[in-house]
Amino acid sequence: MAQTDENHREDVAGRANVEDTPELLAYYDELDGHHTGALWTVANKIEPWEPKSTSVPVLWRYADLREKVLRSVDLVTPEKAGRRVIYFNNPGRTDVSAAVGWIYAGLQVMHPGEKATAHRHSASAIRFIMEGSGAYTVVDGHKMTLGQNDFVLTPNGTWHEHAVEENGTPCIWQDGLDIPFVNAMEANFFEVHPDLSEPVAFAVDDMTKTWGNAGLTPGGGAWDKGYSPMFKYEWDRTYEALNAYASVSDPSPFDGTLMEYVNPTTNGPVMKTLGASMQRLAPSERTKAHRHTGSYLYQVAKGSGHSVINGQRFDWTERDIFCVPSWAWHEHANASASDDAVLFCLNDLPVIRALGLYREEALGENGGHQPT
Ligand code: 1HN
Repeated sequence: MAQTDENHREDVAGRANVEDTPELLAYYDELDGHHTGALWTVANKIEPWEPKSTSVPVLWRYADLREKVLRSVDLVTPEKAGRRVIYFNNPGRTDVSAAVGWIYAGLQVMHPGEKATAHRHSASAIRFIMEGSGAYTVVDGHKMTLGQNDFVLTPNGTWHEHAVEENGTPCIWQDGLDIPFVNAMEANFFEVHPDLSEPVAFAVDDMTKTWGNAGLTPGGGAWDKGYSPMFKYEWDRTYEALNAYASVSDPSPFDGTLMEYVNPTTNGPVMKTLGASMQRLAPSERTKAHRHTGSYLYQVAKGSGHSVINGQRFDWTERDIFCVPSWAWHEHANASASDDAVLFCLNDLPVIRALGLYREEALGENGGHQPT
C-alpha cells in the first residue's frame, strides 16, 4: 500500500533532489574526512514522509517454540544462563535484539525447584504467564504467585527474582522489556543483588490485594512512584472486566472491546515506557483495518482467529505471539462463531503518547479491509 500521491513523491519541490557529480562526490569525501556530511544526501531517509518501520510483521507459533524452550532446560541452568530465555528476533532488525520496534520479548522457562537470582536494571519488564503451576516472582520484596494469563510488572529499578516451587510443574512465561529503547537512550544500568536473593518482606500477593480492588483505594494510601503499585493483574478479574464492559458497550470497529491496564492511582499507564491492553473479539467479530504509531506485541490469551497486517494474513491460536510494527495496517478476526477470542498486547504507547507522537488512521478502501 505504497503512498503514490503528489505529496509523497521524492522529486517534489522542497525535497532534497541533488544528483551526484564528480565534484560533489569529491566534496562528500572531503566532508567525511572531517566527520561531517551533507544533509541533502540523507534528508529523505532521515525525514521519511511517514513512519517506515524496519520491523516486519511476524507470527511466532507456540506449537513450534514450546518444545525448543523446554529443551533449553537440558542445555543450560538458570545459574549459568542468568535467565533461561529464548528471545524473539524480528528479521527486519539486525541492529538490536528486538521483537518489534524498541520492544524486546522472549519466552522464559523454569522447572520446579529452580530459582533465578535477584537483579535490577533501568529497563522495565512485564511477564505474561503462559503455562505451568507453582511459579512465583519477588519484586522489591513483594512475592507474587503466577497463574496463566496473569500480567505482572517489574518496573525499572526494582529488584526481581523468579522461582518455581518444588511441587510445581514446568513453567513458561513471556518476558517483555524496553531494553532496546533504554539502550538506544544509552541509559541502562544493571546490578546483581549482593545476596543473589531478596527477602520476602510482605504478605504474598499484597500489592494486588491492596490496589486491585475495582473502584476502591486503601484509606490514606499514598503511592508516588512513577509506576503502578499493582504489580500483578490477575486473569480472572481482567476477563470479568472485559466481559462486563462488552455487555454494556458496542465494540470499537477497529479494536473490538479493548481495555488498557492502568496504574490505579493515576489511571495512567502501568509504567512510563511500557503499556498493555487486553482486547476481546466477540464470536465471529472481524475488525476493520487501521494503523497507528507505536509498536505492538500480541499474545493470544484465548481462542483462535487471524490478523491481516500490511496485507499479509497470519492465522493464530492460543499462546501464539505476533507483532504489529508502527504504522502498519492491521485488522483482526475471531475464527469462532460461538466463543470469544482475547488478545493480550504489550506496547510502547506510554512513550509515544508522552512525546506527542501518537497518530491514527482508518483504512478507507474495500469497506475498511485490506486486500490479501
Ligand atoms: C530480565 O531481567 C529477565 O528478570 C528476563 O526474568 C529477560 C532480558 C534482557 C534483560 C533483562 C528477568 C531479560 C532480562
